[in-house]
Amino acid sequence: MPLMNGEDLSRTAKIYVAGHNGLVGSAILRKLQADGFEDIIVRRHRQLDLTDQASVRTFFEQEQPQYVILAAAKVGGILANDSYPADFIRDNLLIQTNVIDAAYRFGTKKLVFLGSSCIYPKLSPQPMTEDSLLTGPLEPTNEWYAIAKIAGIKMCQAYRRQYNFNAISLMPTNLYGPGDNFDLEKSHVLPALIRKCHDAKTSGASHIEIWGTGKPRREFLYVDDLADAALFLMRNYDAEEIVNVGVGEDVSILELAELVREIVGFQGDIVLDRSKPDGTPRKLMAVSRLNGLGWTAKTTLKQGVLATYHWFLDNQSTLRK
Ligand code: GFB
Repeated sequence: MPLMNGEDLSRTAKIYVAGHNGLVGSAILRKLQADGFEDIIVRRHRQLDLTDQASVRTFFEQEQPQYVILAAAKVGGILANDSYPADFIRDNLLIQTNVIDAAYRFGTKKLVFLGSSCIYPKLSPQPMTEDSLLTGPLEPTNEWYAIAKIAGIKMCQAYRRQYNFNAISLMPTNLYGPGDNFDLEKSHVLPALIRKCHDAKTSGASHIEIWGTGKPRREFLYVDDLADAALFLMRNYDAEEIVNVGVGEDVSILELAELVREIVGFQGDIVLDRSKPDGTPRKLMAVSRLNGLGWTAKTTLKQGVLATYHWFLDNQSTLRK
């Protein structure tokens, strides 16, 4: 696996974090700041609309960032993906096409593209290795998002082949952590469970409802670990093959709900709402490629849920919910 010299990335490098207000982008920003990077560029959505090609080109022409971390995306949980297929495929295709192309045109040295574990076929052998990409049909609830992300991977690979543009693609598993979205219609399962347990505890409700059968299995990576992995790979990885970023362990949704209930201190029951979809039966990443490069996740699920619950409690007034 080709490696680059980690020393190449100096603390004075000009780095653009696209999507710095989101779950992933804000964790990457925290990590860059903690590591002492001095020239980090960000733009709020109202300053720069990444779906608008002309604006993106103008921004890159003016700023000419040396490194780009593309963490801007339209994301959401199973219901949001299923309800807004057009928004998910359009916004993600536009954002990533505009940013990858402008980065190439205006001389960016390296771009890190972030995909998702849902790019793999619904019934991939588990754990899912990188070479299961495009080997079978996708999960219908999120195929629109997945197709956009697959196009992003292919665009990075094509620009590397044709233009020698140094773009790498990382595939994170399901992420959670500080800065997450706690809106019950749009969020992913983990923040939804934190909010449901907290609200039920506060109101004295007898139970919470969780969607589906509780049987699907998911892997959860704390977002600060993802940020650590993204910078590690930005420093140390330089090839067209995608790299999974995960912990290599999964839990059932019911087990997760029980863990969240315990951490939040809710004493009531967990009731299944079987009218809601389960989605993919299992999504567990094979992380041998990443481990072989020298990186492993540090935060346990229990530590991460506890930290996320504390963040939720401390940020009640500004939460997305
Ligand atoms: O996290 P989640 O929305 O996304 O749902 P996916 C995971 C599982 O948790 C599903 C169940 O089986 C849900 O039915 N679940 C139980 C709940 N209770 C809840 C709840 O209150 N809220 C939510 N949201 N789920 C997403 C994709 O799939 O994964 C995205 O839609 C993306 O495209 C992301 O890839 C990582 O894991 O099913």
